[in-house]
Amino acid sequence: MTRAYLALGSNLGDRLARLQDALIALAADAAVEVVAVSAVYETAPVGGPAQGDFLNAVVAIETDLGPHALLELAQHLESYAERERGEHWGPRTLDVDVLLVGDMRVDDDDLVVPHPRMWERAFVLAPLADVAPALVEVPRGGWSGVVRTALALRSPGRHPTTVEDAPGRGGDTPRA
Ligand code: GSY
Repeated sequence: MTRAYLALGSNLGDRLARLQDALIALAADAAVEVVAVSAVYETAPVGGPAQGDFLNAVVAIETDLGPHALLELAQHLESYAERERGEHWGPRTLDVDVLLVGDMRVDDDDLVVPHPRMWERAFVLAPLADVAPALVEVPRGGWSGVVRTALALRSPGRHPTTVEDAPGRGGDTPRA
């Protein structure tokens, strides 16, 4: 089994419901074990046209699926959310990005893993720091354009909703 990280984002319609639906679908997938879910962050849009703020979260999973199978799963989740691929970098009901798949590297026409822009995106790094603190150095001044919300995704199953909820944080905290 490999630890992988998926980034979820929504800035159209019922944003929290779209993230929640994606989490439920992931947890129901027999090929995936959801290990941890970050807090939900409200984030200023990066790139693209003027558009509304996003809700973003990161999910840590254990899986035997490879990077391309995870991309297929991500695209399936997006179509389930009725995402229409409209304006490039425009508003979307759900965006699911494959961030990391163990230490695997992929660089082809369909997929680049690790995600090529993840290390420069606060809207990815803030939630990633929740579920993989060893991977992310949190800036002293916090994350610009990123606000941790009181919203939370409900975790179907036994795993902790956020790393803070995990028993013995610091001991049982999920690691990359
Ligand atoms: O790449 C994911 C979609 N996306 C986002 C996002 O999820 N959050 C924020 N804040 N800005 C974004 N720009 C794009 S494109």
